[in-house]
Amino acid sequence: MEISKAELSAAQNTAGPELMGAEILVKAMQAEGVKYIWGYPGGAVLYIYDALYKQETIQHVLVRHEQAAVHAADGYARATGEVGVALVTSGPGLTNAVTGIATAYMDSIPMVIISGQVPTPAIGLDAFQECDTVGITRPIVKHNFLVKDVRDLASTLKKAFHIARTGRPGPVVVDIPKDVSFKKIAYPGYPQSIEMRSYNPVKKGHSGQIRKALQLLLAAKRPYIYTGGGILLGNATQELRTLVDMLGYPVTNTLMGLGAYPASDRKFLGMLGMHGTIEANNAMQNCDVLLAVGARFDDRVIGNPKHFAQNDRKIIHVDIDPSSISKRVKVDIPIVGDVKDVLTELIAMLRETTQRPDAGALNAWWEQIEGWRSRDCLKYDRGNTEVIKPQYVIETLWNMTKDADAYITSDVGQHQMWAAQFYKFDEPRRWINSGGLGTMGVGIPYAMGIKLAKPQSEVFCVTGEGSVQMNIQELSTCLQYNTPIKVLSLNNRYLGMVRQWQEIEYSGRYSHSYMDALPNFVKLAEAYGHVGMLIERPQDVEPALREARKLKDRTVFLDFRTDPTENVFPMVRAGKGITEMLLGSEDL
Ligand SMILES: Cc1cc2nc3c(=O)[nH]c(=O)nc-3n(C[C@H](O)[C@H](O)[C@H](O)COP(=O)(O)OP(=O)(O)OC[C@H]3O[C@@H](n4cnc5c(N)ncnc54)[C@H](O)[C@@H]3O)c2cc1C
Ligand SMILES: Cc1ncc(C[n+]2csc(CCOP(=O)(O)OP(=O)(O)O)c2C)c(N)n1
Ligand SMILES: [Mg+2]
Repeated sequence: MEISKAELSAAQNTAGPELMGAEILVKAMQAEGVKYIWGYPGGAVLYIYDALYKQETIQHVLVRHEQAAVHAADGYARATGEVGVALVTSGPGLTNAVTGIATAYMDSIPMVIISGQVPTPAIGLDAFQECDTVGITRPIVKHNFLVKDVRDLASTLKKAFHIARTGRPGPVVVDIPKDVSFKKIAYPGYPQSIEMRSYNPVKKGHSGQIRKALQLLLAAKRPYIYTGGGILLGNATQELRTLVDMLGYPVTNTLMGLGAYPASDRKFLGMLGMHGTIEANNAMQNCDVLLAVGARFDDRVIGNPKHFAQNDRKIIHVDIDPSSISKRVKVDIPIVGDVKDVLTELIAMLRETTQRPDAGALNAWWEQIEGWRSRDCLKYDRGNTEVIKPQYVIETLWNMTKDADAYITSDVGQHQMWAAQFYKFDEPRRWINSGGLGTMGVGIPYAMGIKLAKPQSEVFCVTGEGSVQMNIQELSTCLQYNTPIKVLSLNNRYLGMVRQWQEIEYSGRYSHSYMDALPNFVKLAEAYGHVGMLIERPQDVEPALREARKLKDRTVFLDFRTDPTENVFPMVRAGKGITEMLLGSEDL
């Protein structure tokens, strides 16, 4: 439904220092320190676009598909810790954004998504481009709002940003009907603070519980520290390093936590879980005291819960979200609180006490771990001169960039796992990928979102020829906004992760996992105004990467033709325990 001329002029003729809803929205975002918005216009958001046109502090990036707008803002949020903001129109704009919102929700990423809605009198009338945004997004947001009155707009936005970034972060959708964006009111200013009776996330952990946890940790014979995305979300890497240094205990990260603890340190056992290392998974199964911090015992981490429960261990679980605790695995000492606060208090208590870990037991535990580690479960055919091994591409990238200011984004599939296994992340927020939803198509949008905010950094997108085609249109956005990224496509001509499962679980019946009729990616990259490179021989991997890096101001698409039959190992098969790992094709 269109807004009538009479309504429009009534709104516009109002005298005094009044602002339209769209202008209030812009002021709110400015007050929140928003620098970038990724979005796509349409009828329901044209007043908002008009208000954006009249200001200079917020840069809007016009993507080519709304899904990518949300992913780009999400990538920006993951790399910077700021709230990522996306703007979409009603109906198809919002439905296109759904995958992006769900992706951010599953990984607890702070975001505000502004969507246009049909004018309030038209809601429920099957109006043009109407959809029930609040209903559609309810299960995939931390919270959502439909703003029915322009007078509520500023306070709603204040709440939205507050909810998105506090407690367990997450995406918040604010649905703004078109009449709300054009109506004018006397603007009282942006609220300084906000009170929400029903929303008060706990920050400080219970000191008694923390003390109990410390006692248990110090009495442990086979201690283990299992950390996840919560360490990064809570900016607690320094505290984690201090604690691990003081205790000397082994530590592992989930896929989402990589970089929370330096991967090149000996105390790090690598990622755990379905594609984790032997040492990380065996330590998980055999420890007697587990300190879980900012990790949520995902099914890809614990494997079959019955197998996990076979070994007795005491579990301490620190998480800001009480609903994460004892969700899948029953824990002994729950501590609800912010990781940074809780670890700080734990470290302070540790400094106060003279009690120290049992050195003899710890040595014996480390010996056992080194035995597992010596099996070198990530070994692969490094010397192959015939075909490019995908692991080799990642190892080469890591060797070349380990001292550089680099961000690595990934898509979803085998290439994602090889990136996680072979790139040794030493710093937080450098590894940007979709873990919980596992969304193919995030790689390029994540990279361009980060590059915009970090123009001096190198941004690499590790992808597969399947995933990359899900948002390849964003190469056009990269050109328009001068966000030169390097796309490393590990092109195995297969939906490799699917092919791997079909090989292992479905007796080699490769049902629809072969990527036929692939485009010429070099020409495609060139058509988008970028540089394309085809790399077919192992000896060309390093020179190609070197050349691509030299082209600092260009987006380069590197099409690596990799071994089509390579599989990701170790692998825990469906239904198996985390120590029942396949280490190579010979185990099949
Ligand atoms: C193809 C594929 C394969 C995968 N294989 C593996 C694998 O082998 N191993 C693996 O680990 N994962 C794997 N995953 C990822 C997996 O699906 C999960 O996304 C991941 O294990 C979850 O990581 P996390 O436990 O760190 O949780 P996150 O989703 O990062 O959750 C963070 C937790 O921290 C809490 N938190 C947030 N902020 C704070 C704070 N400030 N203070 C305290 N707590 C906080 C949250 O409440 C939440 O419970 C795979 C994904 C894909 C797509
Ligand atoms: C949007 C979406 N659809 C389907 C899947 C299921 N899936 C997971 S990995 C994968 C194959 C990915 O292929 P490719 O990008 O070529 O990566 P590879 O595994 O070959 O490295 C598929 C189809 C998914 N994760 N996301
Ligand atoms: Mg592939």
